Amino acid sequence: MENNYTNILEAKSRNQKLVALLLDPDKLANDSVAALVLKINQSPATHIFIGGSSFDGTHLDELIVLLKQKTSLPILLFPGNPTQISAEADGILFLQLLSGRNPDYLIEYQIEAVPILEKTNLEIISTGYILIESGSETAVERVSKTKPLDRNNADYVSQTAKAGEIIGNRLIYLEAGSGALNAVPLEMITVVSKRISVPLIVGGGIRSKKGIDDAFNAGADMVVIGTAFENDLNFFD
Ligand code: 1GP
Repeated sequence: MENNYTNILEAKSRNQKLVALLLDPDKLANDSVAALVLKINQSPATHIFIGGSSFDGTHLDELIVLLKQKTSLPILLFPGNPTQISAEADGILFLQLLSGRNPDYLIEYQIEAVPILEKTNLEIISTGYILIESGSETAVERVSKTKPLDRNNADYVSQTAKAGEIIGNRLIYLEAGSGALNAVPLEMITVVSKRISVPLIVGGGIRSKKGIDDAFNAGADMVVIGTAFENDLNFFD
């Protein structure tokens, strides 16, 4: 099944912007799902991402089954490691941490994931994941033991993104880190979006509707919102 990626490409070609809500299973009890999904269905979200830096995969299947009973939005895994794979989701962002030089996140975890993925029908969407310096250490930095890229060097970041595209990544994700002090700079979004052809996802530290619109206007095709919605279920109202 390749329809999730096709839908993202079609949205990009129509200039229809996409919003993914990131749910961290570590912060989500199964009994709070009903109220949450109600708000998600009323929001402009077009996708649900599920994952976290250190979550160990417990109750992931049940959580996704519960979500699927109450929403028709596509659910894509956004895994921090191979334990966060569930056959119940619609697809998976198969991440390669292009900003870092830790082999675990460049190839080891991907190899480890193969036999798990082979037992599922998940749509696999290879995604070049680029961590951008955002003012303080983020969970991705801590867990992956990698350094983010300089937020003032849009040229190098865009070169990295383009290398990811040439390698074969079908999405590029510019990440400031969950709860980041500073989101990805708008000028950087513009430079990267002009250099690559594949859809561009931007997330981390976006905590206002203006922040979302600014990222879209700068060239993001999809914006990811985690903390802002987690802290306030009325964020989109
Ligand atoms: C993190 O990009 C996402 O991986 C979302 O970040 O929690 O800051 O919205 P926030």
